Amino acid sequence: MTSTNRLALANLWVAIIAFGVAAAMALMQALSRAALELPWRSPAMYYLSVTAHGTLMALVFTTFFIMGFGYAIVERELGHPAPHGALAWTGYWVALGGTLTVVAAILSGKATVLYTFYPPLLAHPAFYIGAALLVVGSWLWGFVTLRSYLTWTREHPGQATPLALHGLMATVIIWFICTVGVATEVLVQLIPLSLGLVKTVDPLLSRMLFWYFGHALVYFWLLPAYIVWYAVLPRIAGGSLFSDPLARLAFALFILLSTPVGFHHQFMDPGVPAGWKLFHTILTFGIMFPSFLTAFTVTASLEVGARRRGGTGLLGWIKRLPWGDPLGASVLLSMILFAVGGLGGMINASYGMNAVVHNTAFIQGHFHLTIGTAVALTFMGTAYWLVPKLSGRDLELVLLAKVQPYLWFLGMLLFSISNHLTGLMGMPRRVFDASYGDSHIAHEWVELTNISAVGGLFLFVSAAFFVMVMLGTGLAGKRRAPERIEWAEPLEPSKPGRTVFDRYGMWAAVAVALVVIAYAYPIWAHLHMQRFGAPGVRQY
Ligand code: HEM
Ligand SMILES: [Cu+2]
Repeated sequence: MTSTNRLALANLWVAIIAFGVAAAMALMQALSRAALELPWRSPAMYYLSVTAHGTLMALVFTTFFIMGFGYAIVERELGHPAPHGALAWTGYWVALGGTLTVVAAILSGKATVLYTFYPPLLAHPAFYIGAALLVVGSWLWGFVTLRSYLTWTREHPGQATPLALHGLMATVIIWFICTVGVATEVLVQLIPLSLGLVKTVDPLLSRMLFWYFGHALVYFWLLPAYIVWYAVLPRIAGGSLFSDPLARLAFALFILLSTPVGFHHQFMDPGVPAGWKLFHTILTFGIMFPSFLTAFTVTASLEVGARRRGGTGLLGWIKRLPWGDPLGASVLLSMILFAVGGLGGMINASYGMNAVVHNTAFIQGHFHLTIGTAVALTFMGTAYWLVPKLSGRDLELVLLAKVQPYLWFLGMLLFSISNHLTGLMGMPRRVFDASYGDSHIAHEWVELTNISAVGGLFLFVSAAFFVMVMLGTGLAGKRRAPERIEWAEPLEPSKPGRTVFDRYGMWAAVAVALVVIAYAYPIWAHLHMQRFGAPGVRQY
């Protein structure tokens, strides 16, 4: 095994373990919300668990998975290990050390601040320092990826960037642009506050910096999944990528539009001018366009594959899709639920309608379809396909791997639909007990919270299957030679040579310009107002 592949696997294992732990906590949460008595159930335990679950899923599982997948792409394209091997390993250990610090802070009860860590909630400094280290580790990964790209261009002069590497470049550029926000929040505001160096904090500024990061974060999660949808899935389906330029365009548009949309998470925040919220709303609807492009291109690619395999009829070809393949089923089911999640997302993003769903269970229903399924289920499917190739071990417990995506799909339907509905009925998110002590209003949604708990049970079993398959493969899979990743071919050969899509410096510059337009004035104006800090509310 080459050194970069070993690094890729090391990252993937952290992701898999974080996912397993977070899934176990999630089951407890779903049962608690349905007011089922568990022996250790208490509000303090609930919020500790939601903090650990959100952080491990949204920040640790995703980041490590993406770093691992990224290294695998780089090695595949270069055909030799990535440059700066020692630095890449340093990044891994720094990120892992940061993660363990964060987890220790949460589990010791000193950082029950949820994964958004909004001040004035205040955690132990270890939580923020650990989070900062996780980000620093990921920056080293980003740096090594950029350097690998430059090495690739030197070794392949004049050639267009391979599509997967193009998607990875978009991911890295977005990550560098957006993490500036959260790094500033943590370093300038939260670490000094938690160390007692300053007495108060400006929560609105924190929220601006957090959501400057937080929406681009979702594209950092999603773009690697899109790489799989564009560059891997069509091949599994026996087809070809319907349009290579459309795929490249989608990634380029994400570079531009991922960040200048953060105010759509702050519609309810006083202090952000309405006009700016509207401007971010319009850009948010702009970013739906590359997602529609993706839906179109990927579906067309699938249809090509299914018809090649003898599928016929207007919709009959759907039967010929790779429903029995662990990767194929994971991604197909992810895409179905993502379509539903996207529709809900348009409601969230609509300035006025947001008021109906804000901070209700609708939001939790929504993001378990998007990050919790489109991304997480795609990553699970990707692991079934990628880990054997990297490690040179056969996939074990294949039957479980085939059933697992369907269990997830079913569990998520039950969990997510019930949460969307109770959200519309007014049930808040982030509550320990949604029965509100048997209150009259809560009676209306009690059946739905029970359904949500059943969904949680299915999801938990599905997650356990995934972890078992991975452990079985990693520890006991039959040995074989590691295999090279093969990508889907485009239906029509693309124009040879580099194009505008390969001009990453230009895309990044335009993205930064858009960010400046969207954020410079509101932040400048905010900083020039009389501001009243809040004292931290210590959670320890
Ligand atoms: C094993 C399946 C899962 C179940 C049963 C589950 C269940 C839950 C529940 C009940 C909550 C608490 C909601 C609240 O009180 O507001 C929650 C929160 C959350 N979940 Fe999951 N979840 C699962 C998988 C995932 C996955 C795969 C991800 C992302 C990769 C994810 C990300 C989150 C996030 C970010 C939160 C928000 C925490 C917060 O509000 O601070 N979950 N989940
Ligand atoms: Cu957003």
